[in-house]
Amino acid sequence: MDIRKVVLIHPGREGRILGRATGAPYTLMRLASLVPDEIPVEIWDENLGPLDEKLGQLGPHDLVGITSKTLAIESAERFAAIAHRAGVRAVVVGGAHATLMPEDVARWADVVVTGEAYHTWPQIIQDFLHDDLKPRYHDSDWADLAGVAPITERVIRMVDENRRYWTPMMEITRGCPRNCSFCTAIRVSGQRMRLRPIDEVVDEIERRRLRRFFLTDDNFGLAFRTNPDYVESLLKALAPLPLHGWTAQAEMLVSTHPDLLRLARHAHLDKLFIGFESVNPDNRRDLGGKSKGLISQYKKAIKDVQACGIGVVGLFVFGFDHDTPQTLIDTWDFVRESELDSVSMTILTPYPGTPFRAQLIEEGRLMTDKPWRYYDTAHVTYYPKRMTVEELERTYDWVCRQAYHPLSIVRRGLRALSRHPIPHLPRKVFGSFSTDYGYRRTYDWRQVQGSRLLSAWDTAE
Ligand code: B12
Ligand code: SF4
Repeated sequence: MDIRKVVLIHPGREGRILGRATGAPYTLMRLASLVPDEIPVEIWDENLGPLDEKLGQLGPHDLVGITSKTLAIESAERFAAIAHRAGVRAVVVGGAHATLMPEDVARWADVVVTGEAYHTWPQIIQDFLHDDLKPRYHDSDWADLAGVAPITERVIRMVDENRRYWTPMMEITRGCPRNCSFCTAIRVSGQRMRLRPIDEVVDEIERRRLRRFFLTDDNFGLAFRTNPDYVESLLKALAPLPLHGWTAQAEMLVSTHPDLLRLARHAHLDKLFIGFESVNPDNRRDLGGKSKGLISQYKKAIKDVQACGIGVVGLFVFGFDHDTPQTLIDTWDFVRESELDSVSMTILTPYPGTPFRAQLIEEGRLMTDKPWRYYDTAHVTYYPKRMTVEELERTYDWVCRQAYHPLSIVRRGLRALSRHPIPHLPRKVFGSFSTDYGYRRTYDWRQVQGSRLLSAWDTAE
């Protein structure tokens, strides 16, 4: 079959802030780069504007790909329906939700893609051209990241991320050997940590003219222990680049590598997002071995990382089986006393494919009537063990109101800013406040637009 164009869709939710969308659609940039040069390709991001009208103009010679997080899967389904009405015959859906719940997506998508798709996506394009599309494609091996889907010049020009987005994304490692009971990332990216060649990382940063980025790696900090030589060479290669700052996810043990942390500071690393997850030691079995719910250890880790000039964003999850409302109050006490630069507070969410979800189903504690759009980590979607749903919701609202009060944000932002030498301050302002501001927006979304939008959805059903 002739192909007119490939359209890759990112269902949105946050929209724009001051004219720009928040995170650039990195997943789709990598996939668009695998489309052969002679085939036109476009990336449509709903965060930049509504897509319904454009979708209505597609036809049978267009190949449509949609990426799917669980919370956005209903938007993806709606887009697929509009595209089908317009005559599209090939709506391909991949990503976390499609990988974890292919049968859920197969109800309405023409093609469901599970796994990383570095091998299958090029095959799908060829099969479309030969009128031979299959309903399922599964990428079974974890690709060696060398030479995989380098971002092409046409994609860089098309996305224009430095002008249209606040935060470009970047991938350096993939996979995490831990096994947290609630984590979907390892079910999508595997438990073997894979590393991109350093020259490819540098080349991509230079060609995309990145000044700041958020690392998509699930546990970059663990590489400090497992692959110290790689990390050292990487950081030395990043140091001379004209970066304004970058951020990465890590676990606590990163704090035991001061030499690498100091190198990271020279390499422009601003902040590490550290998954402390819980201040309740009784939950440690669920935390995959990376943290044990011990406040004294957390305090030391924060101090040791900050001593190397790097900020710490503390990530906390509420609603584990040993949690009570007091756990949330204790968490706020800890956050207040700690010197954290930013803080993320989320509600445990039983994503498909996780042992946590399986346990809830077995115990009859999953709310089976909750639509996927509530899986945003700010809503309760199961029955907690040691508190009621209302208690969890009410205490969560309380703790978020404390943590994301403008004064709390300003206090933490100024603390983060003070970590930098005076000449660097202008380019550090954005990063010092943006993380907390982003989390506040997620929480606000639950409170204001969220409840309005969710109830609009509910009425529409
Ligand atoms: C970067 C990231 C973000 C960025 C998003 C930036 C952006 N613009 O997309 C930020 C920080 C904003 C973010 C936010 C959230 N995220 Co997030 N995020 C990630 C992370 C760490 C990396 C994703 C990534 O870019 N990887 C690199 C790219 C190249 O790979 P990829 O996305 O996996 O895509 C590959 C395949 O999945 C497949 N594929 C994907 N889409 C498609 C589409 C087609 C057509 C095809 C063929 C193939 C295909 O091919 C790709 C290439 O290999 C993943 C963890 C992970 N390892 O997957 C979590 C992850 C996707 N996020 C998750 C969650 C829960 C969230 C939040 C709800 C968390 C929160 N409390 O705020 C929010 C939701 C925000 C929103 N409105 O969508 C979950 C999703 C779980 C689920 N079942 O949906 C994940 C899996 C992490 C986890 N907790 O386990 N996230
Ligand atoms: S450490 Fe993070 S990425 Fe690794 S299994 Fe746990 S939650 Fe998932």
